Amino acid sequence: MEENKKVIYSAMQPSGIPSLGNYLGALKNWKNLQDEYNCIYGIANMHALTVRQNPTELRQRTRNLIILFMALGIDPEKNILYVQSDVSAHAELAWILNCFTYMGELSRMTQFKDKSAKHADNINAGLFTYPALMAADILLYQADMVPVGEDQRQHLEITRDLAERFDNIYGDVFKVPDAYIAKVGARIMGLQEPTRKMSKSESDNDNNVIFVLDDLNQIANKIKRAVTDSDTEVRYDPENKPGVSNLLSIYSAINGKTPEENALEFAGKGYGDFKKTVADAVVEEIRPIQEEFKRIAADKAYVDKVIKEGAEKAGYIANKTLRKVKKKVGYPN
Ligand code: ATP
Ligand code: LTN
Repeated sequence: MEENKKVIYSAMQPSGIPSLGNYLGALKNWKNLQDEYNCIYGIANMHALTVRQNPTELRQRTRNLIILFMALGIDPEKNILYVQSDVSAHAELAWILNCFTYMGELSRMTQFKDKSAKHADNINAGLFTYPALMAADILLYQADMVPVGEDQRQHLEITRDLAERFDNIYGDVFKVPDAYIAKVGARIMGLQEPTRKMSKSESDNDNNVIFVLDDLNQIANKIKRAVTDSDTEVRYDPENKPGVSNLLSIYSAINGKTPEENALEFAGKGYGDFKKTVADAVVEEIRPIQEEFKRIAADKAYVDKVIKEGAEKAGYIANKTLRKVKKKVGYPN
C-alpha cells in the first residue's frame, strides 16, 4: 500500500451471487477507484451469518466472490482482497463498539426493519447489531471513503457517529469516514418489482434479479421481460414510470450518460427497441467479467494464495488499530 494515498474500504456479503445492482451500485466503482486510492475490499461473511446459510454454499460463495473481484479487474497486488472472518480483529472491535452503540440508534436502521420483516422466525441479536460490526470493518482500516449503494447510507452515518463518539472519549483513534455513493446506479430496482431494490438474496421471482454469473441469453431475456407500463414513451420519471426509469438507470450506469440524455436516444421508438439496446449493453458489460471469472476460478492455487495473502495484509493493518483501541479502553495488553 502506498503511504500517500487515501484509503478506500468496502465489503460485500457472500449471501448470494452478486446482482446487477451490486455490480452497478458498488463493484464497478470499486474497480475504478483502485488507481487513485489504496483499496481494501472484504467479503463480509460474518455479516452473512445474520441470515441462515448453508455452510457448504457459504464457503463456495465466499471464494467465488474473491474470484469475482479479481474478474472485475481489481488487482490483488495493488489492493487488499480478503475474507472478514480470516481477521479476528473484526470480531474483537465489533464487541467493543457494541458497548458504545445505543439500542435506540440500532432500532432506527431500515435494513434491520426490512430484514426482520422478511425473516420473522429469526430476528437474532446479530441482525440487530450488524451496524456495529460494519463500523468495526471500516474503522479498523482507518478508511477515508466507503463506496456503497444508497441502501447503506444509514449504516455509514452510524459508523461516523461511533467514530466520533469514541474519539471524543479517548482522543484520536479512528478516522471518520465519508460515504461515496455514485450518482447513477446507486439504487437499481427489481426488474419485476421496480419499486423495490434489486437484492441478491431476497427475491422469490428469478426474473426480478440479474445475477452477474447468469447465462448471457438469460440476462437478455430478463431485461426483455422487465415490467414497464402501458404508456409507450421512454422517459426518466422514477415516480410515475419506475420500470422504464430503472432500465434507463441501468443503461446510464454502463455508458456514463445521464438517464435523461439516454432517454433522448429512444424518442419515437417503442419499448421493444429500448429493451433490446439495454439488454445488449448489459450483456457486453458482463461478458468479459464472466470469461475472466472462469479463467481465474480454474487456477485454484492462485486463488488460495490471494486469500491467504489478503488475510495477512488486512490483519496487519487491522491489528494496529485494534491494539490502540484495546489500550484506550483499558484491556491489560
Ligand atoms: P442481501 O440481498 O444479502 O441483503 P444485497 O444484494 O442487498 O444483499 P449487499 O451485499 O448487502 O447486497 O451489498 C453490497 C453492495 O451492493 C453495497 O454497497 C450495497 O449498497 C450495494 N447494493 C445492493 N443492492 C443494490 C442495488 N439494488 N442497487 C445499487 N447498489 C446496491
Ligand atoms: N452491510 C454491507 C456490507 C458490508 C460493508 C461493510 C459495506 C459489510 N461491511 C463495510 C461497506 C463497508 C451491505 O452492503 N449490506
